[in-house]
Amino acid sequence: MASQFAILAIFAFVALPSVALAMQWTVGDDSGWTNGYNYTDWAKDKVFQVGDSLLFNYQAPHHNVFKVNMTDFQACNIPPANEALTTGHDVIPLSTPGVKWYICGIGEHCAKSNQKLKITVVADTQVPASPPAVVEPGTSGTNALVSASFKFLAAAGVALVLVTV
Ligand SMILES: *[C@@H]1O[C@H](CO)[C@@H](O)[C@H](O)[C@H]1NC(C)=O
Ligand SMILES: *[C@@H]1O[C@H](CO)[C@@H](O)[C@H](O)[C@H]1NC(C)=O
Ligand SMILES: [Cu+2]
Repeated sequence: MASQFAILAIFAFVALPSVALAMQWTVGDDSGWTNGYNYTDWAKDKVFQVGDSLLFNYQAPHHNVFKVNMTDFQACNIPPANEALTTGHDVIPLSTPGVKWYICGIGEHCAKSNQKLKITVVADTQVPASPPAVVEPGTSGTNALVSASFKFLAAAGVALVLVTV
């Protein structure tokens, strides 16, 4: 019985990564969306998946957010003002895979202060959650930990149900 439980638990754990919780990524972490921050560095080691979202935190109206294409990202071309996100707590769902580009449209923030973010969103496949041991401290680490804990609890729940039937 004990070994049956173990096998079921392992099976459930392995089968469950597809229910990983969606992540909300706070752009720039505690620094938020601002001038002179290296968003290339911020995005470098992160895995953005379809179903996740970005949160741009900033003090309106000192910044804003435009989603742009590669050309406008590289040239820091500012789109029409009515396309801006301006709340100061803008949430952008990442609903499709691919490369996404975002810039600030205030003053020369994009061109002169590097206030621009490029990310690559991957399909929500079986990208395993990072083992807690190698997760860096901070918001993303906490989220990964929560995700891993959730999976463990879900696995335990499934195993329990299977064992009791
Ligand atoms: C920003 O970070 C990236 C990746 O770590 C690095 O290659 C780049 O030189 C940095 N840019 C600036 C302006 O420091
Ligand atoms: C990028 O967006 C701009 C403004 O919307 C548009 O004029 C331009 O044709 C687009 N470029 C590409 C390569 O899609
Ligand atoms: Cu700005």
